[in-house]
Amino acid sequence: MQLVGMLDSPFVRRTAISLRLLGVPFEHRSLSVFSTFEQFRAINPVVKAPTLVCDDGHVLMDSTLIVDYAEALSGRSLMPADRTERLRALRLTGLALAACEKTVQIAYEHNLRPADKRHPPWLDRVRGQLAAACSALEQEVVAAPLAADEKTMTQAGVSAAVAWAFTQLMAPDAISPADHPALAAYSAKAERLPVFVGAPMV
Ligand SMILES: N[C@@H](CCC(=O)N[C@@H](CS)C(=O)NCC(=O)O)C(=O)O
Repeated sequence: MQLVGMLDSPFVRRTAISLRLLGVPFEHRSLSVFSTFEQFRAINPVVKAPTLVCDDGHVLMDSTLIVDYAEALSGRSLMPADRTERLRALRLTGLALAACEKTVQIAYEHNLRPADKRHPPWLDRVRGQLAAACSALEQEVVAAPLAADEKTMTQAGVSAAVAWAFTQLMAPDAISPADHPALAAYSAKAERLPVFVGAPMV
């Protein structure tokens, strides 16, 4: 299988880390949806990262759906089986994915849209949504610690750590570690794990 997309995308990165945690082998093709658009389009005409090219040639996209398929392949799951723990993991993963999506929107607004075409109220709205997601994640990590080891880490932990590192790379002025000490500390711990080191964001 081939995982296509660059690791500076939090969606690609959480997928790569999840596949490794699940023990699903894959080849990583570091193609950009921007600088190598045509090459990417030849693999997936929709040009979304991550894209997974399955061994039988079928093409999947969307990190959550790719991880779902990888879990089916491996017979393991990064989601807790216990209903209460699973609900929490789903809640945290949703918050982390929203933080990633809002950070991507901020990055696109700054890097892709010409300055004279920007709409400040839109940017304010997105920054507010990002702040809300990070603040809720911080409260969750304070309320109950997340596992930060490769054996027991859940999708919530993977996604929260990846999302934090991504906000700090792309929108450090929007979200400060001082306001999110538990989340920042958790992410720092996760980033030292071999699966995270093996999927560097930069
Ligand atoms: N919900 C999707 C989001 C994927 C996504 O938006 N990826 C970005 C890269 S970070 C992308 O493909 N951007 C190109 C585009 O949307 O045209 C997922 O979880 O995989």
